[in-house]
Amino acid sequence: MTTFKNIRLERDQALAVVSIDRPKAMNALNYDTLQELKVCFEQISGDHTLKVILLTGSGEKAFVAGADISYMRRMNAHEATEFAHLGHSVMMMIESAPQPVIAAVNGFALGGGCELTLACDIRIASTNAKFGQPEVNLGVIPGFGGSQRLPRLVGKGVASELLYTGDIIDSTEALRIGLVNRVVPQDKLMSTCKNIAEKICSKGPRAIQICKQTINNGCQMDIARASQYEAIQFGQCFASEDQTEGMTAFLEKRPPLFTGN
Ligand code: DAK
Repeated sequence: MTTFKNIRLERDQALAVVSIDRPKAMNALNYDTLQELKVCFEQISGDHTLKVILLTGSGEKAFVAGADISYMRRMNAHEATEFAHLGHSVMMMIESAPQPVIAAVNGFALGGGCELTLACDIRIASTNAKFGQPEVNLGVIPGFGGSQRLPRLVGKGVASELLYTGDIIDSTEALRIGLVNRVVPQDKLMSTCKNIAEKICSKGPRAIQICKQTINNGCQMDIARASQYEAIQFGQCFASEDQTEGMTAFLEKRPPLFTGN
């Protein structure tokens, strides 16, 4: 297994927990951290024994306080483009991982940190979490998809206000605008996320994979095409053993024994 310097990867049966671990810099994303995240997601997304991925930040203060400003300050235009490409590829890997990815947001999720949560399927925040896209304070715009994913999640008007003002919002406001699914006390954050993960793990793995694909790809289509796409994806489920087992188990009044095939 690869050893990482800036992130930690732990496995707990079908759950992978990825923690960004640069506490001195509030887990800010420099080039090496993004590179490690890329390698890490390449590994775990190809591991069929893993059914859910949990992404969090080390410590109690920050999920990720953004892209690393001291690293970015020295970049020229070419390096900035490269950095943005690397960031985008990490976000795309998270979004296209076959397993659902849950962001356990344990503190500041600013700039690139907020963008990282946006690439995840589900966001659970601790009460002390704070969100924002403060790039305009630094004279730039989001470089890891924030200007695209935030409006798709919370709507164009609310996203525009956050992106133009650079305002930092607390977890209550994040819940109100639909940026997070739930807010829980910090000492309950990991257990809440693990409970959700366990529930997902107990379902048909093929159905979960197909469902993630269908949500993410369908959201990019108009409703007519998206409905056709859903029909095709629905049909795919019927090529799986899990579908036969799930329906047979229901009719036989017993819990299903899913295999992921
Ligand atoms: N980068 C580097 N270091 C950071 C950091 C960051 N984003 N955030 C915090 N740190 C460091 C601080 O410099 C400090 O280091 P020392 O001074 O101890 O060496 C340490 O973490 C603790 O921070 P503070 O002393 O500031 O702690 P406070 O509790 O007082 O404040 C804070 C916490 C999170 C509110 C504050 O640190 C803060 O405002 N941080 C910056 C937040 C921010 O602006 N984040 C957005 C970054 S912009 C692009 C690619 C990417 C992006 C854009 C374009 N292209 C290639 C086009 C993305 C941009 C961003 O993410």
